Amino acid sequence: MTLDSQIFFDKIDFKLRTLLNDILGVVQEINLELRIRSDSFKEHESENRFGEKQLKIDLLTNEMIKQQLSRNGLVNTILSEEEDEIVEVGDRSCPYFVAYDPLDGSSLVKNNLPLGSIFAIWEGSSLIHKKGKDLLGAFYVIYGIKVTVVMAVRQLGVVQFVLENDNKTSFEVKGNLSIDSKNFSFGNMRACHGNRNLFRLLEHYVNEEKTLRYVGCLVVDCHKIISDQQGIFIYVNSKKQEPKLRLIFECLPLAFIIEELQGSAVDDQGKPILDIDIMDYYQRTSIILGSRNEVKRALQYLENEMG
Ligand code: FDP
Repeated sequence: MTLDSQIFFDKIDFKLRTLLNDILGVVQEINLELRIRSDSFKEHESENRFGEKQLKIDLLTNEMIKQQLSRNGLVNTILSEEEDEIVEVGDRSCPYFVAYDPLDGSSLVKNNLPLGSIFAIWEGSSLIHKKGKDLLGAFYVIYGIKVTVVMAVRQLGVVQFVLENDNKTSFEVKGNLSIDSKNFSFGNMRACHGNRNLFRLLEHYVNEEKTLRYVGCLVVDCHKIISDQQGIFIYVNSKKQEPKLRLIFECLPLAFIIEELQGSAVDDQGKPILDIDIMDYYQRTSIILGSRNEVKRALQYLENEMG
């Protein structure tokens, strides 16, 4: 590690640091799998509990992370997007609960586009009635030309680094998000059909001559915002649709990182994602996140104050 990321890591509590390093170890192995095992990109004959077809690589990466977290004596429970239930991997004396999406955007793997993993670390052995504000830390990994990690730890802020092949990391400084943005990332645009206010928001971006930047992989679209230090991501449903994105695996960790960078992350009613009460492990939500003023403006359109 270079000095800056070493300083960040040195400030983290020893047990949490050990856990984070352990997960980064398995991330290196996942990266190798993605680069060398093209047979694992094929579909498996199964669906996850959200009704999404699973690829072999979804199951493989899930298993790799689960095995690693079962061995280290630090984790009592895991919750994965690719598991049907929570899995107790250690006894109650182990301090942490880890929720993860092993491979976000795996449907893009066949197109050779970047994708990522998302991790959230909690204290205790249940998340029911907890909120994002209780998160200890969260991070995501982008498997792109380089393997990039963006990590937020409560009270320590956010660090971004590139994982090199030899397990070393090189550090890149990242500042806070600016309050306005010139780019917008508009997921589920089809919802404009049944949501007039959402359509007006889209028109607003066109009239403002903003630039659309959208990959279709949540973690990659959010990373674009974080690395450009500006932008807004929207994934809102129409009145006929249920929300798609998952609160625990996807929205909470990304909201935690964005808020640490002075950005904002809310649902379509304006409720901060970090204030949503966890009632169910597989809860879903709409999300609007990114540059603070831009999020505020989007909400004004959705509440029909600007329509
Ligand atoms: P995908 O279904 O391709 O795995 O939650 C998963 C996710 O991708 C996100 O990464 C992405 O932002 C979103 O769903 C894309 O949803 P749409 O298919 O509705 O565009």
